[in-house]
Amino acid sequence: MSDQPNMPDSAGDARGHEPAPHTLIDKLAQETATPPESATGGAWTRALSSAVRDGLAGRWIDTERRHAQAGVKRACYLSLEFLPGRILANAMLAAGDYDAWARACEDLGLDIDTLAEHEHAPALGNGGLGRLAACLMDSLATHDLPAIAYGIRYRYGMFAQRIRDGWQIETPEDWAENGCPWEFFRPEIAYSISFGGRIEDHGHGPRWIAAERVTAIACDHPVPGHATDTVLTLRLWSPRPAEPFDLAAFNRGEHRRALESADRAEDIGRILYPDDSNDAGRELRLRQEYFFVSASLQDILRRHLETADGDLTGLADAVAIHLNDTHPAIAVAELMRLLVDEHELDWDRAWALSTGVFSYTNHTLMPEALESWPVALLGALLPRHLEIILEINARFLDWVRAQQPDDADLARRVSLIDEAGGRRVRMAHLAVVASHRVNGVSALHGRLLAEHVFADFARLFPERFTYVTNGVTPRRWLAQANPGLAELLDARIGRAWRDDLGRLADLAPLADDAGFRREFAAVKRANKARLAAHIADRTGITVDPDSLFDVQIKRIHEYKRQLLNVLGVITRYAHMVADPEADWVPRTVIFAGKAASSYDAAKRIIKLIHDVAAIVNGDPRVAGRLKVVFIPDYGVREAELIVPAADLSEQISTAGTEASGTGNMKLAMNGALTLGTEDGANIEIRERVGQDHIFIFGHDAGRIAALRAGEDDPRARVDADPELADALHRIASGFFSPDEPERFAPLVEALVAHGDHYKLLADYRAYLDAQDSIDAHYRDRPAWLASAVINVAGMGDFSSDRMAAQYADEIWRIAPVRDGQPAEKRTEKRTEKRTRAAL
Ligand code: 26Q
Repeated sequence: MSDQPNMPDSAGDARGHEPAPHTLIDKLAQETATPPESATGGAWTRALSSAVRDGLAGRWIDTERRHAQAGVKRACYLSLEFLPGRILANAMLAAGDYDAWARACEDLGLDIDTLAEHEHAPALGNGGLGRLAACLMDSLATHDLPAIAYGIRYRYGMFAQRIRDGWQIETPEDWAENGCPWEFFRPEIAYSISFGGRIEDHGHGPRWIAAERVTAIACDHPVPGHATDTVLTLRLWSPRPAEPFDLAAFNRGEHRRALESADRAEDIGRILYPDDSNDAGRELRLRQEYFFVSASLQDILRRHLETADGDLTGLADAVAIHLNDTHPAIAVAELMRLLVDEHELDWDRAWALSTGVFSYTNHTLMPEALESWPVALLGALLPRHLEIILEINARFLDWVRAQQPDDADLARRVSLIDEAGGRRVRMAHLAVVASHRVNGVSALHGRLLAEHVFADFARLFPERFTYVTNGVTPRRWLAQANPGLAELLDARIGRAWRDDLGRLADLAPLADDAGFRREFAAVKRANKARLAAHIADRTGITVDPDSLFDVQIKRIHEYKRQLLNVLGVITRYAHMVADPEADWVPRTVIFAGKAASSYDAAKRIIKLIHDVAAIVNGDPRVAGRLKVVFIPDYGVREAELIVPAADLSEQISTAGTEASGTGNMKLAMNGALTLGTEDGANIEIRERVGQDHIFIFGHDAGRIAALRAGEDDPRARVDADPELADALHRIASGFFSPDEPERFAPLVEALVAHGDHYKLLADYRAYLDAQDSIDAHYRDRPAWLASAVINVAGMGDFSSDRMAAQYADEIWRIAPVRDGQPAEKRTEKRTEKRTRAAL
């Protein structure tokens, strides 16, 4: 029996997968051909995974059948990134049989948590965008919303980060090295994907004569909903060469050449690109994008045609296709190609269907991060798609000129082709023109998209622009990552918060309850001790679990301003050395994050963190009251350890650069107070937790824009602030890098000599002042703990359940399916209805 109320009883089913020692022993034999007496931990993990997976299979098949029979509209989420994290524990928690499996393991003398540690998580994403896709899928499954996600099965995902001598070293992450028990290759679901060649037209319409073909094979991962029978599918495409190798060439003795085209095909699924890929990788990136988009659309159309008797007219009522950023935007041209060239629809009908199905989420405000492809490259790789894009553009620009005859420059600005400095296809414009909804990921981001990045489009199509603030799944980020806090919540407010996070509000009155605060503090203390042990293990650095854990964990990027944090650390260090006897609040400043491999400044920041740590941590005058640590190889797993242990969450991006952030939500939900700028979702977090329980500092997005427009003088700021001058001088002069004094000169020059694009110097003093207020607040233990509780209580709105419901209602128009019938449309409890009107 399940221990947990409201959970389906998947234990003891007739399929023989019940959580019992004999099931594990049977599985061990079947999966690993090992007897229990000689099995290693890894073998037991495979046995357990396989048993849990078997328990999912029936529900997975039933879900697909239910959705097909109900004939309901389904959302198809196209994303080049997914970061599901470890799957085993989540799958057991979802089925409600975690405790039963734990007992079965215990009976065999095994610890279930140790077994779970053996699992390699699929690291198929860079950061927030990929993790958001995973949180969204968890929520869609949990709330029985009919959806499927599509992506690429990268052989090597996000690189593993090693630190050598303070520098980041990237090594391939072989996540499926020992086989992944959660994936099911389905060779019968395969599509042919074409590249290159030419277009011929002999009077019957254009024909694409491709030069190269690759096969896409489906590889499915289950996404189990929590406390429901729904199991959704994450379908990742794996490339296979059309021919394994060129046998004739091989027989001629040309062994390498015989494998060339197979290698080219396999390259498509080899690695995940980091967000600033170099030129050599760009063509391959476009091949990846087209490969997965074409396979996904062929799959979507096949399924639709099967259920709709070959009739495409109802497509937009049957599927919603979502573009997770512009990475899949070539889908617009591919769908038009499939509809017009392959299914012989006329252009206008095909276009109406396309705008009916597509919607697009943007995840970045930075112009340099908006994808565009050289016309020549796109034309060489996808000649028919280029023709289609040019046709879409011609029709669109005719319409634009008719709409706004007085704005002669408008067509140039909104064109799908950027004609300046080498012609390029603007993928974001393609996505906007074809989508009936374009959304940002926070209120601020939605507004900035409509007012700046896509201002012309927002005037042409005001009804398209909206926003859905991001959210995170409370199942992974509270229940799984922080079992201590979850238990405390269960005891005080009941278990319902797991799928109705608004219930956290019931916690607010307990902020004033000294007994509750003590229990809350004990949970946090235990989480900090657990993290301290992990830090000692990974870095050799000893940290004090009673110090304030100040964390900044995210990709390393100049806009996220890890360097501002470092400047603050250096100034604090200088103060401590000048006045060692003062009553300093002990602090542990924790960094974690990966730098894109070709991003020199970001890698230098990692090295600087290590060099500063070496000096500060070793200075006897500091006496352990300030420690700096960099936890290597940040990913979902590390986050699950760090987030529950944090006291302070640094969200200090330059205002107007971070689209939303989701780490800010995970941390606040686990009782960390935010130190943040008026950026992304920080603003909405402040609205929910209240001014007094968050530390917001610095210039807002409007002021930053004004500073950038010319009224900022970085040198004058340095001259006016001796502490800032001192911190910069120490970095630039080699105080932290005596072996190579010039090492960090480029970082300082970017600030002082090259305009300080991310305005660190402009926000430095406000940042230090905010840090001082934090020290003062932390000294008042009851007040700090009350703030932490109020943070947890205020996070109800930041569940990905709310986000999923908004996508379902406002963008995709899909409804939940339970027991074969579409359920009544859920009336979501929303504190605030966010609609286009709010923009
Ligand atoms: C672009 C061109 C070529 C190659 C790669 C890319 C590329 C890859 C990944 C561009 C961007 C990304 C990732 C972006 C990302 O993770 N954005 C984050 O999305 C989160 C979810 O919405 C937000 O919370 C973060 O604010 C945003 O930075």
